[in-house]
Amino acid sequence: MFYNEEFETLPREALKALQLKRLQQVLQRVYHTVGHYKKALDAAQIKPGAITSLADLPKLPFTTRQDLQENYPFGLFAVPMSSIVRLHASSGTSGRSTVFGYTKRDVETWSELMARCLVAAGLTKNDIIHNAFGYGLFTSGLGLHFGAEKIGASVIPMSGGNSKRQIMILQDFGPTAICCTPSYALHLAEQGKALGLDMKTLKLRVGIFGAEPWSVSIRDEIETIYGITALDMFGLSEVMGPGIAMECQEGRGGMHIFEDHFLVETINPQTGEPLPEGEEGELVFTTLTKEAFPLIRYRSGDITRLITTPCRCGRSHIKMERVMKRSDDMLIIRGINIFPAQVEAILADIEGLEPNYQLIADKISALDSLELRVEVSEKIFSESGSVKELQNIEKRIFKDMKDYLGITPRVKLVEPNTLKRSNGMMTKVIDNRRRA
Ligand code: DLL
Repeated sequence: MFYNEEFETLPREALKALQLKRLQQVLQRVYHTVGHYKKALDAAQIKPGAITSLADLPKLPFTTRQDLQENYPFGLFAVPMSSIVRLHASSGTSGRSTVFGYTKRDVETWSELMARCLVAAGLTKNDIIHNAFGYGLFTSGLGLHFGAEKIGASVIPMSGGNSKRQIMILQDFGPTAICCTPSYALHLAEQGKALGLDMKTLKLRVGIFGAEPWSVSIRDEIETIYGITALDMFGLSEVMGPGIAMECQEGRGGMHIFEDHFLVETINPQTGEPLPEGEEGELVFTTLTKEAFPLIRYRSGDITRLITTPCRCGRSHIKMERVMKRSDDMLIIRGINIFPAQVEAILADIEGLEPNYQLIADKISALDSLELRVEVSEKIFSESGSVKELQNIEKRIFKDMKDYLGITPRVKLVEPNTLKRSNGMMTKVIDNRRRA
């Protein structure tokens, strides 16, 4: 089943021709409307008109997260604010968060791509979709919501949290599909079990999961507990949000990337050199149709492989394997992305702390948990180190982490020079979670 059969099955020659035409258009547009791209292309001595084939793509400079942050909040927008109808943002303090803008047409495109994902999962207007992806500034909840409405399904805008209420709605409303992070699906199943509910007795038949790495064995576990088909969906907010790639039911083991809207490459994360299709590397995306916030050769940080063998489902679009690794130090905690640099910025604003800290990620039953250990200055510790004062600092760190990053870590202050170093270097992130 297709949502847009013509484009989803476009023969590859025609698809490549469409990609080139759209690439040339977007390059002209960004060169003339976004200062950053004019500067970057001029510095690389490339005029937009010099791109005459897709093979020329590696001549274009990359766009990085740093470029996004340097242009915070709206510097990379290619249209005036009067044409923007929606703003989303990643977590982070001012200048360390990234902001994503959408025109009316962008929202329309995004909804169509999400609709394609839902149809690929076998959903129709007769389905009731329990959407437990987070609504709000994050792209996941609303992104999926618009796609669900587009196919005419009945969508329950649950958002995350309130597990008992989620279980109640799952029982009472009888949704046929559930969408959330895979770890939240396992957490809900644990809650259900505690309440004496066998998840297999629910009406659910399909689950669409994503926003964090999950292995085939976790998929098997979810399928067994719920008695559903569990499918993988990939996306990133910079490029659009959820709905960039979707696993189809027929050819499981890879997600189709909607290539009529995104051009994808894999590169060696160390050297930036393009890799032959099929080799493991970092995914780089160019948006072909986005109006408000086009991105040229954006380095996603996600490491995986592209699959070029034709799929049984009939979609002509290339597939990507599961994403299990990153090229950078980004952590995903309960679907929220955080970078150590963001934590550093929060700590730097609080007096009496040393810049030495450690983030320790663990799983407590199905859910991610995070501990933040921070060294306190000698002065605070020895001179005025009353327990109360230390507790106040802990509370302030907790609150800032919650307010700016949406994360609620256990915060522990420790004495100077007590955090583990290896070869004199702090290990800033210790990830004890099992993804297998
Ligand atoms: O996570 C968008 C999304 C929402 C995708 C719901 C799928 C479902 P961000 O918050 O910007 O956007 O996080 C993007 O999450 O670069 C990957 O590292 C990771 N990620 C997203 N989907 C998957 C997946 C949304 N299916 C970052 N498997 C990406 C593994 C994923 N990692």
